[in-house]
Amino acid sequence: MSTAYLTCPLCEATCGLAVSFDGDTVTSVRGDDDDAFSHGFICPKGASLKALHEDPDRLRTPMVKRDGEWRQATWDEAFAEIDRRLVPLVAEHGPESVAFYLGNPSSHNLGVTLYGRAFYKAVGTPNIYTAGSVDQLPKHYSSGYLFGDPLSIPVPDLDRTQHLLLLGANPLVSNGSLMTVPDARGRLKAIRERGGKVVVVDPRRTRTAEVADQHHAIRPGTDALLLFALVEVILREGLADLGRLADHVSGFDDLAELAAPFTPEAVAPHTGIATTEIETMARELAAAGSAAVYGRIGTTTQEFGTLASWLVDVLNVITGNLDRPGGAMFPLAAAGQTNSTVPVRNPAQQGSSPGKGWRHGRWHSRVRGLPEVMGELPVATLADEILTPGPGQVRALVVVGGNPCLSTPNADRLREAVQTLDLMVSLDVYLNETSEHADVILPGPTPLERDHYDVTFTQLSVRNMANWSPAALPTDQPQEWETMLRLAGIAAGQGPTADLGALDDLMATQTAARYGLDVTVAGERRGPARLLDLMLRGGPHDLTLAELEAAPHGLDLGPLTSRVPELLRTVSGQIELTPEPITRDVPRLVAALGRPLAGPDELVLIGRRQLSSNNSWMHNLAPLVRGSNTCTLQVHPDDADRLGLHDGGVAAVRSRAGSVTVPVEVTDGVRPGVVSIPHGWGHSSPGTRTEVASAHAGVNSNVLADDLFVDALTGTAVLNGIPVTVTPAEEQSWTG
Ligand SMILES: Nc1nc2c(c(=O)[nH]1)N[C@H]1C(S)=C(S)[C@@H](COP(=O)(O)OP(=O)(O)OC[C@H]3O[C@@H](n4cnc5c(=O)[nH]c(N)nc54)[C@H](O)[C@@H]3O)O[C@H]1N2
Ligand SMILES: Nc1nc2c(c(=O)[nH]1)N[C@H]1C(S)=C(S)[C@@H](COP(=O)(O)OP(=O)(O)OC[C@H]3O[C@@H](n4cnc5c(=O)[nH]c(N)nc54)[C@H](O)[C@@H]3O)O[C@H]1N2
Ligand code: SF4
Ligand SMILES: [Mo]
Repeated sequence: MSTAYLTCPLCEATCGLAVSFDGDTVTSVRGDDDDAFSHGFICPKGASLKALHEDPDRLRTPMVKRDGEWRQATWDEAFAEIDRRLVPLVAEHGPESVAFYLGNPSSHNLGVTLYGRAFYKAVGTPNIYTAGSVDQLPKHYSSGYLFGDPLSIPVPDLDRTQHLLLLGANPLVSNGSLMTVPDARGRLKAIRERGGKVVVVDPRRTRTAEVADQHHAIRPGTDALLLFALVEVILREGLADLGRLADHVSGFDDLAELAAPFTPEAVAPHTGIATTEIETMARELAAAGSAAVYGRIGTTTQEFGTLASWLVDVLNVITGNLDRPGGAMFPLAAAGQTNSTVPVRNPAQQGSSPGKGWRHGRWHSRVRGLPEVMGELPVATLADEILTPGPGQVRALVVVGGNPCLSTPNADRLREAVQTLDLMVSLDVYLNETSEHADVILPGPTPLERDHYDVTFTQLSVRNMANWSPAALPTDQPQEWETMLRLAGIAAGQGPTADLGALDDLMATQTAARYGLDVTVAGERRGPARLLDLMLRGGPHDLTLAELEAAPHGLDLGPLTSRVPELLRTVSGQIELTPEPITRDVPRLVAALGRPLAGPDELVLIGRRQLSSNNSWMHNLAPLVRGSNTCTLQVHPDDADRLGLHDGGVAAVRSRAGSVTVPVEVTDGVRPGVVSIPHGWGHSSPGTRTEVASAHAGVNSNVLADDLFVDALTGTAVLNGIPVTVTPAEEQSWTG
């Protein structure tokens, strides 16, 4: 009998888990009561790590498709197959003929995070796509221009704030995003217990809305209007107060003119929130002892996603709440954060030098001319790049821990597109709706079998934390960092059997150089442990991996601290409040004020997350598909009456992009004019090998999401606020 303490890598909350074993068999998975951050909190997904580990459908060997038939392959065979097909393709059509799609789990995976770039760089294609463009790209863009680094994203100082204004986020179910926070429920409850206030803006009465002081059921897609109106009231009533930021902000004087058209009276009919309520919201926000405005998926994956993301931080700035305790603050992660300049040995440590600024649009997508943001192109145009002939056409796709055939807009079109590729490789642990179209699938070890440290999400944490989890179980499979180096060797023309040790040494030498360190300080360590040790040593908390090894429940590095101006990387060295690359989209928002108001029979579709669901990929675990986690169309009773729908019946939902039929759930939890289908379902394809998921197929809501309807600045897909028509249907056909 033994117990391992590890950080759950399944979502952004980074909970500490205590996993007990009898030999190599998992006997229980519990929240780790001694974890320095999560104090025992766990959710149903974390508890299902045992089911994931034992899932008979989970791939344990590579799969290679020959003449349309899958067969298990050895690792050598799989790499040889990729070498045989990838190298000539690149030689003939250039690196741009290869596209990457990096999915959500790739950012939760230490090996992939640290070593993936070796492979992507060795290919050298401009065609990089990630789940970011169906998620948070607008926030990176606004942070890039406001603060000079797209990774400088302020997070609510949840444990100290007196007022939280939360838009388009449901942390009680999602467990927080762009805000690393175990036990969001407990922390929101604590705000109210210390006399603070929680205000939620969401078209649905979510679990988070239920525990809030106030809930405003906004019309989807109109947050930028609401937020601008809050700015307008605060400026007009003289409530703005930059506080200690006064010397560090430029562009403040331009704000009043930009905000002028967005009076509460003007935006109220569009948002569905009354003028007086908007005024009260603004005044309470400005008057709070400390306050944080926070927006998430509902505000980023919508028509004005970047403007909404920007305005969230404009409000934090003009109320003096940015970068102060209880406001919206910048974490200082122990490893890998590009924005941390600290008094350490070597200025070369600074990821991006102060004053360099940030910009997007360094290249554009071939077919639709959409701009690059943070080195990636919007996945809403991936199908165009595959299907449109001509120089630069994408002919090969490598998917790393992603399921874009379910998770990206106009999913049916992408599914058709990937079937025309010359080569597709999936790094994935399941044969699912995307990997079924691959030629080679390379699986990885489970979270119990790999070392973990959350390099990404410690950079968004509401407390500064560091926690190292060594692999709890041995495995015969290669680790994903080794797979990445193998693939990098292939892409670099070294063949499928390149010297991994030498490639790893090179990575370590480069990492050490970035931090002004000698690589030998990391001693005998290899792989991610060595890179991490170097990053910790070079990081602002001056840690070593040995120190983390001695703290199996994690190290608490304290509450967030003020970081302005040290963190700013804009050319001016200031917070640039009204940068043109953002404000250029304001006229489009002004025009939206002139649009006719939505008629009573116009419907828009939004998504919803479910507690026991993790995007598209955990539906094969029996403990998670029990209960209320069902794929239904939620409709308000008034709309149901008008449309002739009844609870338990079936509806056909149509958009420009596609149609689905789906069971109806009548509920006043959604506002009138809004219908909701959760994403990540649609497991009915006969080509998959996910028995449990197939038995709980649901429909794919992204068949309805429109690849041509994107946030103008970043190309991020509009997944919330999709115009749809809904009619009663005879019976359900689990298509899409
Ligand atoms: N309509 C709508 N669509 C959405 C959203 C929405 O709110 N509404 N949300 C969007 C968001 S925020 C996101 S992040 C995306 C997610 O989109 P994706 O990242 O494309 O999809 P996931 O469902 O996270 O799929 C992850 C894949 O990784 C595999 N996997 C799991 N663990 C591992 C591992 O350890 N190694 C490897 N190699 N593979 C692994 C899984 O089997 C699965 O195939 O979906 C987006 N799509
Ligand atoms: N259980 C579970 N947890 C997850 C995931 C999961 O699939 N399941 N996915 C993970 C991932 S990848 C991410 S990115 C995070 C996302 O984390 P969150 O953003 O907190 O997740 P959601 O629950 O989708 O919350 C978005 C909310 O926006 C609302 N909304 C929709 N349209 C609008 C709008 O126009 N305006 C406003 N104001 N609100 C709107 C929706 O009703 C919904 O309640 O969750 C993560 N955690
Ligand atoms: S909330 Fe997230 S990190 Fe915590 S146990 Fe659940 S899935 Fe894991
Ligand atoms: Mo996400």
